[in-house]
Amino acid sequence: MSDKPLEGIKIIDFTHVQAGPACTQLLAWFGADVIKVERPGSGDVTRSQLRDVPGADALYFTMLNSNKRSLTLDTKTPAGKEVLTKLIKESDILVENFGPGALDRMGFTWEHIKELNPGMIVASVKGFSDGHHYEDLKVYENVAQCAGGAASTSGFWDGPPTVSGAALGDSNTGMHLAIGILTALHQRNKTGKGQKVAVSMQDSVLNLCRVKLRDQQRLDKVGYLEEYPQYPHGKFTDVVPRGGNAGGGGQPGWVLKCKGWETDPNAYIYFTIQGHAWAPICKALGKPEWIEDPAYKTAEARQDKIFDIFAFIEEWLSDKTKFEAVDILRKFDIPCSPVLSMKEIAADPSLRASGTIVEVDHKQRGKYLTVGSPIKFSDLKVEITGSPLLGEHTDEVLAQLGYNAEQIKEMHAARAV
Ligand code: CAO
Repeated sequence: MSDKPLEGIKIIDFTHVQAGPACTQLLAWFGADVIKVERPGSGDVTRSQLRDVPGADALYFTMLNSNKRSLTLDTKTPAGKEVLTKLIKESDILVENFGPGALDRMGFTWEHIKELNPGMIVASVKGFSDGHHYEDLKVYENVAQCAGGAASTSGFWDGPPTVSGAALGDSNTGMHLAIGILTALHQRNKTGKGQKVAVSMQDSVLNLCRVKLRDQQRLDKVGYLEEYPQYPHGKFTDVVPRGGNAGGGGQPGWVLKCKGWETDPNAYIYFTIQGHAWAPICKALGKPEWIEDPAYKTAEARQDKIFDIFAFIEEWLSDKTKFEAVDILRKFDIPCSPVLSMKEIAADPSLRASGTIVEVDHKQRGKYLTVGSPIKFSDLKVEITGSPLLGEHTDEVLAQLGYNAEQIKEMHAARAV
């Protein structure tokens, strides 16, 4: 008996770029047999995008396709269609993130797939949901961030809408899709029936921006948002403004300069003024007189001078590195963190020890770093293996489908695989 929860689940991974591959990679980590289906000759475009080692699969590909097998298949050829049909009959899940209508044009509509295998779960990522007035659009990460409300609410009020470095449109959508797939799988265990699971990138971004829709409705009602830097000195219009680095909830916070900020772009901490932690904050800052001072005692009283308070904290921080500052503030139970660069994260011993940053071996590249499972289990140790080379498992998968050596040779000759 295997200790991998998804062992025995076979997934046709018809995904590319980031949104779909992030989803199927997660399921592969947890034990599913994920067969990545790619076009012969070229494969997933990320294999060759942003290459750092000539001729080798790019990190963009390797970091999103670990623990999978790779089958090359031209699904527009008759032989390719036959192989895909066989695969559908014996798989549990098909995941795709093609442009709108591509799977239908290939001849594999939901109705047809359902006929071939009534237990099949077909999971799709699209830019916009079915029936949306933009449903025909092709979409990438930043397009989704703009459509989902993230861009209009990120950045500074005197600058343009700004996209996040976090993949809110891509990997986030993939994570939503994984939840949908596992839900459909659970349902299938009860009914024996598969179903179609669809997630749009716009919806997934919006799901993470729900506090901004909260703010829009508050703004409509009262005309201001007290936790935004625009309050009480600035002006509000009728749309949620960009709030810079303000805390999104009821706890004011800001990114503050530490020692060395003049030359180090990441010499900052995030500092949160948690309401009930006001007394420890004052003690940490050497300002005990603020604890009972009516001008500072309550969150309301502090609101109109919150940036003066942040300026005072920056002065306190001026002779401390971001790490020294956090080491002091943590003793006072103050929610805070150094602003960590990717270089610092890559070398972080705790992230290495927990398996969140892992070093993986790759046949062409040698060792590279990737992000391991952010989900930890008491009964599963997630092991990350290198991503497959293009078509590495083609013959193996075809043989498992019942093709003999001669037939496989013919398919290669016809460039169907
Ligand atoms: N064999 C034969 N044909 C194949 C194939 C295979 N193995 N794999 C893909 N194709 C074909 C598709 O059938 C499609 O053909 P037609 O358009 O002629 O019917 C064609 O390749 C192009 O597919 P595409 O539309 O998915 O690719 P694109 O590069 O033009 O667009 C993207 C890329 C990402 C914009 C688009 O796929 C998309 O909008 N996907 C949905 C949203 C999404 O996931 N975006 C996030 C990507 S991560 O940033």
